Amino acid sequence: MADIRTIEGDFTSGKGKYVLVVGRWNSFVVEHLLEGAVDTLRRHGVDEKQITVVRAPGAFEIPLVCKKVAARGGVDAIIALGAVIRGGTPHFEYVAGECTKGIAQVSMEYSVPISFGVLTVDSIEQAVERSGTKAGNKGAEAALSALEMVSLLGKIG
Ligand code: INI
Repeated sequence: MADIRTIEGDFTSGKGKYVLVVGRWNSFVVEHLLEGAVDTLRRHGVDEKQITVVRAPGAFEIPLVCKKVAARGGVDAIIALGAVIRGGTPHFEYVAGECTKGIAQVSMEYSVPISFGVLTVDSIEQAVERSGTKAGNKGAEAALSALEMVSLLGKIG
């Protein structure tokens, strides 16, 4: 392994422009994801001036907002944050599926890394667990992925 050339991202540069696309639905959870993401970016040397927050109505709209942000340019990574909680709508599966699929499509189409920080959970309890209590903070995890991808894509060139 020592002789194999390996390219990998790190978390040290603090460079890049980050846009956080945040769904308004279930804001009591999503605001904690946002706090976790911003805190993680800040602790890895990203200045507030490098961060923009864009609010979307709900998870369903997140992919289109990501697409507009990506198309506009000047962004190194997008972090999508939201919470789809079963029981909120009979279309839970549809909303969750379209959000996931749409985000992946936009990322591939524009070659912009989009971190998936959208909770899709069965209950409010699960959402709370994953937004800064016993199961971590999905917003913070998404921010770490974004930092790593910005670094990695920069190294690949
Ligand atoms: N949007 C969410 O972000 N989370 C949900 O849990 C949710 N539920 O359950 O309905 C939700 N619905 C709204 C949807 O994303 C759209 O904003 C709405 O359908 C208008 O297009």
